[in-house]
Amino acid sequence: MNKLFKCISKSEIDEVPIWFMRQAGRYLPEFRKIRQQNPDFIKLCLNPNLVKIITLQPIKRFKLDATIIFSDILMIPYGLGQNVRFEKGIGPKLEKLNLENTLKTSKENFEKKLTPVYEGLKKVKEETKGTSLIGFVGAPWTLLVYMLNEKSPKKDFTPDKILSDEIKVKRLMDKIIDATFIHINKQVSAGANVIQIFDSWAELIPDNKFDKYCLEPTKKIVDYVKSLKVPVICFPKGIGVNYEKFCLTVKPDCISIDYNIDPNWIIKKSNGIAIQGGMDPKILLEDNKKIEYAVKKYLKTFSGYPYIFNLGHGVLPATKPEKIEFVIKTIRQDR
Ligand code: 1CP
Repeated sequence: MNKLFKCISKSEIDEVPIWFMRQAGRYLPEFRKIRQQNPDFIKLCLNPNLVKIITLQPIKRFKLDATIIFSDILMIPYGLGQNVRFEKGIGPKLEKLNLENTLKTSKENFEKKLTPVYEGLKKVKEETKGTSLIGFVGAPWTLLVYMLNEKSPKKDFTPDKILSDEIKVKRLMDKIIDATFIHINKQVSAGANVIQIFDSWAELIPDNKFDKYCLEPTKKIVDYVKSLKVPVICFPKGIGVNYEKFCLTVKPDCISIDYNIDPNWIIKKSNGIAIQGGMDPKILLEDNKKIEYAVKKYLKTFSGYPYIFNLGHGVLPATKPEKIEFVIKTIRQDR
């Protein structure tokens, strides 16, 4: 059963569906083993057999209600001809953008470069028929940041660094949006039945440009996903009180909240749409008592409301897999 769909459409809200952002990843020893043997991360994302194995690793271990395809938001820059590497301890490094070449990338070439991603999805679909299978993209702003900043904006980033040439930014943004449509369409054709949009760096947008770089481009993507009759979840991380405006104007089917959002506040401001996530991933590094307390707080606050259990960001690499197990047990016992 597509449990996320049932929750989002409010046809079944008694059972809280559970999944975790980064449920496949570095906290799992079986992932680290494969990763060690595959130093080129992009190549790993382009290996359909390994994509299938890694995607299903957390599903084999835990009773999760949704599968998210193992891939990366930076596959879109890669598909647009900007090479991406991941350096240990540093993170993603993108080569300098050749704007004219990127703008010239044809639909056929983009699809061809990313075909292994869709093949991986099809393989996963065979094993997860009828259940929730999440495809995903980065939001246009977050992709723009990586493509122009050439690395994570975690350190030494100011928006002026990338926004000074407005014409260039507009041309690139339009191309990113086109590529995102294609990438979503192909993921849905391959079997994804939910789409999540990650705007991981939305908090870096200057206030007076929030509509232009967050709301407007994201709304285009959301409307496109809706036109495919697939539910769409948005995660505009770190935007604080702007979550209210986001829900009212972008109108996703579900809003994923970060750990700085007060659960009671978002219920009043979400305009009736389903809510996902919220719990601080750092809590999973604490003892079980603290974890249980936090999990139950979220469940209680959202009881009677369409709510998907998840975290307020991805599972941290230092998390013990048993803690994920414990969270699931706590939620299932609570019912
Ligand atoms: O071993 C390693 O170094 C690889 C770590 C890793 C993994 C497991 C990266 C590099 N990406 C992924 C997989 C991934 N990325 C998934 C898999 C599905 C799942 O959730 O299980 C998803 C959904 C993503 C999405 C992604 N990639 C985001 C959005 C979510 C978020 O965390 O905010 C972002 C920002 C990226 C970029 C990226 N890729 C990898 C890293 C370490 C980063 C972040 C870099 C930074 O801090 O700027």
